[in-house]
Amino acid sequence: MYEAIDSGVSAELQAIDDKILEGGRLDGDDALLMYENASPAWVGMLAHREKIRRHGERVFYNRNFHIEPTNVCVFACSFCSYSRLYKHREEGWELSREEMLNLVKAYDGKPVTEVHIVGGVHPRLDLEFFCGLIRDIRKHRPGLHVKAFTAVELEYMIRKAGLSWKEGLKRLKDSGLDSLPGGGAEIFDPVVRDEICGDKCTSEQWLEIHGTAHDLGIPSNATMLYGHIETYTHRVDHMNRLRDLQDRTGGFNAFIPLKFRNRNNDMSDVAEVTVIEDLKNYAVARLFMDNIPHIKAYWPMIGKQTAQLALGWGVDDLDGTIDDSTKIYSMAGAEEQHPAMTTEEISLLARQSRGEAMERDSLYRLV
Ligand code: V47
Ligand code: SF4
Repeated sequence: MYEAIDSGVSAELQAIDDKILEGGRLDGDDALLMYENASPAWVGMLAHREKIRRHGERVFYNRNFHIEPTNVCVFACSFCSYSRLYKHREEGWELSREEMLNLVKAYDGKPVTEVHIVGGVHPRLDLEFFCGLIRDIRKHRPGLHVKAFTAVELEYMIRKAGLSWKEGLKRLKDSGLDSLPGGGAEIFDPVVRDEICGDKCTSEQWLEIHGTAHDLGIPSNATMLYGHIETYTHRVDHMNRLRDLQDRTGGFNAFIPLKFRNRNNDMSDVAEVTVIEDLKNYAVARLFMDNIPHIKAYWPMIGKQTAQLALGWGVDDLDGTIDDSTKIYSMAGAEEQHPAMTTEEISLLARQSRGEAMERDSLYRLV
């Protein structure tokens, strides 16, 4: 049904197109070759064709809001513009359970379907505190999907509780946790990880926590922080580790490349990559991550216009309405200083790129 794209590329690149058309799986060398030698337009064409094959013209989004319990953090990732160390906690914020429940109550009567809870790793907010928070939210609004805590937060709270990953995640699930967001993955290569976020959970721990969550029936997302000091080889290694885990568990819903933004952090001397590079990265991800159904362009991070362009480079999901409830990216210099989109805006954005916006729930069922 789909024809090879004759665009005058080298025999090696043509072999990649042939492999995809035959239903084969790209290997790491193929991905590297695309990063290094393919034109963005050519990879984009292949990725768009693949996106259309899987999802047609659909552009998924959901109605969600974020809660960021605190920006006080025991860790000191050099790319982070948002956290404050515990010794400077008076410069940060820390919400009580009641204040967070009030944030949820502010959406009473509004058609949101998901709350996304992620923050810094505060030494005094423990597993019991967060289980209690989730129980409060579920009691107040049982139908609201709770997507909460990166593997970095989980590693700290479960380790401090003296539990195994399985025991800790089971407690959270029994309290009402529905899924995990994909944050904290950064780059799995140990040398780069050590350089940019050496004191937080290891790559192995990140993968173990997500694998255990999947085994317990808790789905999750996966991210990759790109465009800083990593090489293409590191990106391919990162995606390969995620693809291997997905082969075993099938628990990842979406892959979310996160573009490094360089304002107000210890890596401000590292230049940001171009939009062309962002688009090419989405396209390679779509083609290489053949077992993760959705590729998400997180628009608060890259801006609405780039997110719209990304719909032609393999992306099928735009995340959500957000409602100006997250500060992580605005503090790092992202275009959207008060990120919020109405469903009408999302529909228009999709239509202008020949897509059809479809509201989904957190498990990608159409609403
Ligand atoms: O892990 C922090 C990233 C992540 C910067 O699962 C930065 O649906 C770029 O994971 N430049 C947390 N990125 C957020 C996250 C996320 C976001 C949206 C949706 C989902 C999902 C997950 O934010 C961190 C880190 O990789 N980050 N600082 C920065 N300066
Ligand atoms: Fe803390 Fe997360 Fe920021 Fe790292 S990225 S310093 S873990 S809040």
